[in-house]
Order: sequence, then C-alpha cells, then structure tokens
Amino acid sequence: PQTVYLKDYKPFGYDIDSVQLDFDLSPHATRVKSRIAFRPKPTSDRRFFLHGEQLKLIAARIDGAPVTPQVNAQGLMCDVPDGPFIWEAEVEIDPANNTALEGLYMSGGMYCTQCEAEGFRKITYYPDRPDVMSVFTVRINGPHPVLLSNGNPVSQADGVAEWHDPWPKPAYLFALVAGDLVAHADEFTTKSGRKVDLNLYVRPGDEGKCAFGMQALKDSMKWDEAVYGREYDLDIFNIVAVDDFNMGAMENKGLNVFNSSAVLASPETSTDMNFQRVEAIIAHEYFHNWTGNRITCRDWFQLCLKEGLTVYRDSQFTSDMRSAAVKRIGDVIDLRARQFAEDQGPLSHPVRPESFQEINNFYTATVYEKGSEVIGMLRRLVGAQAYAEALDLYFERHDGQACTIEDWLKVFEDTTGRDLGQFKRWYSQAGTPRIKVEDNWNSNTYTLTFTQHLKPSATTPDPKPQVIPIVTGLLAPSGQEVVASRVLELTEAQQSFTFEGLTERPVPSVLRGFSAPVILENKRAQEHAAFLLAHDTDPFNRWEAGRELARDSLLAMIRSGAAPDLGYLDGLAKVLSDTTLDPAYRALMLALPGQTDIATALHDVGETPDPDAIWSAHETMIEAQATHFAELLPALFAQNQVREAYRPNAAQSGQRSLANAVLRLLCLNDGPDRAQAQFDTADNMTQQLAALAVLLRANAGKDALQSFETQWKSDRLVMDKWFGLQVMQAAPADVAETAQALTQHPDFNWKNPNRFRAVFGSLAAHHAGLNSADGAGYKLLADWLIKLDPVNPQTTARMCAAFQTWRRYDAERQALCATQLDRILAVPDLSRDTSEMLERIRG
Ligand code: B3K
Ligand code: ZN
Repeated sequence: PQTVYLKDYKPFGYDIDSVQLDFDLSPHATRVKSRIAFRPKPTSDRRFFLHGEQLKLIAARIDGAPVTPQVNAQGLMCDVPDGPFIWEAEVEIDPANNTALEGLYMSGGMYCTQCEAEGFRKITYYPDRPDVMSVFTVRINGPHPVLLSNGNPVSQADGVAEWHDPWPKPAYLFALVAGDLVAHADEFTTKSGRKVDLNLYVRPGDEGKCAFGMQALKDSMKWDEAVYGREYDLDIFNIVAVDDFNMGAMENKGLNVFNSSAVLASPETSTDMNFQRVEAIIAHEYFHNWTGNRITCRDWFQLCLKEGLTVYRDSQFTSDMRSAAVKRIGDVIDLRARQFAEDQGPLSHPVRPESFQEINNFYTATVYEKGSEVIGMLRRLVGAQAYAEALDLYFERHDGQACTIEDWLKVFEDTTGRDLGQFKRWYSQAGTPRIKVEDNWNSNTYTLTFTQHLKPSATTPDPKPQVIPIVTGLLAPSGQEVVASRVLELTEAQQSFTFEGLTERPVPSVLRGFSAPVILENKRAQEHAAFLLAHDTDPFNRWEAGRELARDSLLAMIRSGAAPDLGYLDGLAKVLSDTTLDPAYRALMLALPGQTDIATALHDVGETPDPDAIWSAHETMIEAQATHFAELLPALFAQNQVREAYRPNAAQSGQRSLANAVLRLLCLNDGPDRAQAQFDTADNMTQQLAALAVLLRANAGKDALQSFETQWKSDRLVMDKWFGLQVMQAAPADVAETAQALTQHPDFNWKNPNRFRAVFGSLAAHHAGLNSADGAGYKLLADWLIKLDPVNPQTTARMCAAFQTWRRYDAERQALCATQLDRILAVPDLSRDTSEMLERIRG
C-alpha cells in the first residue's frame, strides 16, 4: 500500500462551480448520474484525475460528447479541454452488498451514506479531497416515504425529492438517506430570528426514544450562539438514526447521520451514561457545523483542526450543562486510558500526523482527545478573553475555506501578538511529556523547579521542550490556600518559579485541573497526597491525590503482597461521608484506577505487569473497601436512592452512580439480595443494569440474565448491553469462553458493528481476560478479526488497537500474541486498514 505524506500536498488543479447528482435507488443497482462544472485554475498542470472505487462506469461525457477515460482501481484519468467544461458520468453501485458501511449502503432496509474520510469515491467519480468545495444539488428517485440529502428541500413528491445545499462543501460532508422512517419534529428560532425545522428520523417503533436527543440538539444550538456566537445557517436540520454504523455519528451538512446508540435514549432502555453520551455526541456533531463544515480541513493531516476543536467545544458544553469537575475527571480518566496508551506504544503519532496509509486509522484518541487538550492549553495560556477574540477572527477570516493548523495558530498570534512557534510542537511531536517537580524552601522563599522530558520515538527522534502550562496553587500546612491557582509557563527543559512572602513551607498543588496532558513523574510523599486528598481546593487535584494513593497501594500489593493502605481507606472514608460533596464526585473517588492503568504504571518503571496479579490486587482492594466502609455503606446507599421520577440529569445520575458503586460493596458484605431486589423493581435501565452487573459479579446472576433477555429480546440497543456485560463481568479465566459462547447466540449478528463491539470490545477492555496466560483471549479476538476484515475493514482495524500493549507483558504472553498477530498478517488480501494497523503494532 502507498504511504501519503503531508509534505507532498498539492492543490487540485480545478475549481468546481457546481455539482448535480441524480440517484436512482435500487438495492443492487443504484444508478448515480453526476454533472459537475469544472474550471481549471490558472496554475493547474491540467492533470485531470478523479477518485472512484468499486464503481461501474456506464457512461462519461465532457460538454455533452462521450469520452472514454482510463479507469483503474483508484479512479480515472481523462483528457479535458483547456477552459471550463461540464463533466457528466453515470455509474452503477451495489449498496445492498456494501458491508464495509462506507459510501452508500443499506441498514435495515434503509439507504444511508458515510463519506468521511474517503467514501464519496465509492458513490461517483470525484476529486474526493476536503479542499475541493462546491455547491451540491441532489435529486433522489426511490419508492421511499423519506428521501433526504444535505441543505434545504427544493421539492418533495411521491418517489422523488430534490435538495439544494447553498454552502460550498467538500464531498466527505455529502449525505443521502432514504427509507421508511418517522420523524420526531420540533423547531428552533436562531438569535437573528431564522426559524429552523428540526427532525430526528428513526425507524418506526423508536419514536419514544427521540425526546432527549432533540432537547440536546436545541440546547447545543442555543449554547453555540451564546458562547461562540455561532448561528445555524439552513432552514432545516435533520438527524437520522442508523443501526449499522462504524462509529458514533457523522456531521454531514444539515443531515447528521447517527449510530442509533448515539442518539436514541429512553429511561427504560438507556443508562445515565448513555444519556450523557447522546447529549455530548449530538452537541459534537452540531458544533461541527462551524468547526468542520463552514471551515474545513485542507487535507486529512489537518484532521485535528476540526476534531480537536470540536471535542474541546463539546467538553465545554458538557461542563456547562453538568458538573465541570466531574466532566474533567472523566475526560482525564479517558485520556490516560486511551491516548496515553496510544502515545506510549507502537501507534504513537503526533496530533498532526505527517504520513499515513489509511486515513481512517488516524481518527484516534491522539487526534481527538489530545487535539482537544492542546486547545485547552492554548486557552489557558492566552486567557479566555483572547481565546474568544481569536475564535471570532478564525470564523471571520476562514469562513468557507479549507484550512491548516498554521491558519489556526495564526489567528492566535494575530490576536495576542504572541509567537506560537514553540507551542506548535504540540502538533508535531509525538509522545507524552514527563514532568518532574522539586521544591525548595529557603528564608520565606518557596521555589518549584520543573523539568520536562519527552522520550524520542520513530516520528519524533529529536524532541524539543514544549510550552507547558502548569496551573499551581499552594496550601499552608493548616490546609488554608495561601497562593491561589496561577499558570506557570514551563518553556525550558528545566525551569524554576519562586513564591515570596510566605511564612511557612507550603504544600504545592501542581497541574491543577490537569492543565496539560503530561505525566507528573515525581513520587510525592504519601502524607502529602493524603493532605491534598483532605484539603485541596481544586477538585481535580483532590481526586488525583486519592487516585494516587489507591494506585500506590495497589502497586505495593502487587509487588510485595502488602495489605491495602489504611491511610488511603481512611482518607476515602472521610470523602465518602462528606455530604457537602457531589455524589458523582464521591463515586469517582471510590472507583479504582483501571487495571490497564496499573499495568501502564508498572511498565513505565521498567517492570513486567502480571495481569492476574493486577486482577487479584483489584479484587482484594474492593473487598478491603467493603470491609473498611462497612458501617458507612448502608446509610450511603439509602441516602442516594432517588425518590423522584427518573431524570437523566447530573444530580440524579450522580446519586445513582454512587449508590450503585456502593451496591457492589454491600453485596460483598451482605450477599446479593439487595441487588436482586433492585433488579426486580428497577424502573430504569441504569438501576436494572447496575444490579445485573453486581449479580453477575457475585455469580448470582443466572436468573436475572435470563429474565433480562426475555424482557429485552427485541431491543437491539439493550441487547448490546446484555452481550457486553457478560463478558465484562466474567472472571479472567472465563472471559474468552463466555465471549465464544455468545458468538453462538442466534442474535449475535457479527456484521453489525455495535453487536460485534459489544462482545469483542468488552473482551478487549477486560485486561486480565484479554491477556489470559493461556492465550485464549488473543486467539479468539484474532479469529474474529480475520473473519470481519473482508466484510468491514474499518471496524476490524479499529479493534486491532486492543493489541497495542502486547510488548509490555512477559515472554510467554508476547509469544502467544505474536503468533496471533502473524496469523492475521498472513491472511491473503488483508485490508489496507488492518494491515497498516497490525504492521505498526507488530513492529
Ligand atoms: N467526523 C466523524 C468521524 C468520521 C470517521 C471516519 N472514519 C465523526 C466526528 O468526529 O464527529
Ligand atoms: Zn468530530
């Protein structure tokens, strides 16, 4: 396969004045007619190449005269006139056999599209690159009640609809949907008075799961007006729910297409976490209308330009809608689990990569989540006011353009007068910087000295210091805050900051709010962490101190068989019983660092993690929590029962998350009756599923599992939970067998990405199960990736990331894993997606 490089970027030689598409829908023989007005640029080399894959070319014409282009598997070349001309083509495609779910495909009888990143070339011949923007008119012919495309409706009649999108867009934002769908309709009036029709289209039967998503959309529209001054720009905004979808959702202009799991929600069928995810993804896709659609990317190397920024915007939205502290902690847990893991292994790449084989493999935690962290740092460095001004300038200067990271940084430079040359390293250097802190106290002067270090890697052989905003506050030994949070700007490899006028040696609270995506390396004294757990005014660092104590205790248990640390348990008990603290926050405090995080911590200091030992330490610690908090737990459980009608808001969700974490501990102390009672009486999915998880964990879930299946058999999204939970809750030795058995279930439709991920995503997330010493986890995953690859390369490649940490384990496990990696790599005709991933991972 060919490698594409950022440095090779060349503009396309033609502008496109307009695009007209005409679809005749038919499951196995859809005809697509295109009529495209090309205009050569003065600088053009007149090389006319159009992308096209898996297309049957029926006819092509230039200015009405038939032409015979040279066609290959990637596209076509053709001789074209010197001046402007009209290109017309007719192609035939087979959506019913499109199992890759990219281009035009079918899901449950409906037609839908997914074009990002390079799927439009499977619909017709076109310069399928984001810097070619044009105005599209689309006509759809088909016997379906609902026929949708981008933009505003021009005409709708029986079996034919026409849509016109006035906003120039790249082909990856094209969308078409046709099917027997029902609309949940509403409207929104923008701040300048434009009335916008809003529709959420779903399959008949799903109407009852639309209200929450619709409200989230309206909240997002309002928020983007209030906070970023961004108004919606069409007469209509449509969202469609699709059951077969490779990712969460897609921001096509005026016609967002969603994985049904990311938009449908009801109290009976969705957990609090599901509601939060729906709200965040609706917001994310909506926010793309400005950050992605009105201003798009020049090329796919600039993906973080739209994704990092849009993730940052949706995280701001969630912080405003819910609890900012809880959101931040959740984001950091996720960042460490996914992005740090990526950055410390063979898949490490800069936020703006410089080469790829398959761009779909670069929709990563680094591009998205680290990309968002980089924007958070920029805002911290320049301040909220300058950030707002820079964003205004960005929208004003670049509206309608396809831009680069250079354009993005330039608006900040022009707004603030700052040189962002060094800051730009965040985009070009791969890896997670490591920070060491030392402090010194000398005649009332307190000094903090930081050093930063970035490990050289394949893409960053010669790392240079980065600009790292370290938000720091100081506490007096009494617990009083004596220096409020301020941003220390670390720009050198080593740098000191002094604080004058203090009367006693303070305790530092550094990297408050996780102000930069770095690893803080220095071990602080245990009593120091215990002090911060008790006193820090920064909620993130207070949580972080508790997490550090938990981690250190787990590490000691693993290394030397130490008992669980009583200091940690005592500190945690105080936090748990502090009713002034948000229950959601206390639930986060109670949770232990993930087993993968513990493996990472061991690997980080050159030790070989033993997944079984990590598992056991976790179990022992949870038992210790149950014993240590025995007095506290019944009251905590009772206080956090929600008596009002179910609502998925932050307050109620927080209470349920604390009560359900407590339920697990209570089950260890008192047996499964309480969980069984909760399961039997639950009137919402959060309570039902949490109880089922506890029962399964206690090996007391057989009947509940059966009745859950009987109750929810016909609900695909709920059944995904049923499949996933059994794998998640299995003991390490049973994980592969459980997953294997589930694949034999009649409802295991492995071609449906949600169902496949329910089983194998859960296997991949089960640290001790995936890495079981007999290699059964590796083998089962490999078997199924081999099976899925020819059907759906994108989902297969994405799941290969489960193997990215294989080199940290012992020689036996490495050998078992290598065998499986090689077995997959040896498959003839392995997709470009999967082979790129596995070659990087195998190394
Ligand atoms: N932009 C899409 C992701 C497309 C992924 C293509 N493999 C969803 C999002 O980030 O909003
Ligand atoms: Zn996005």
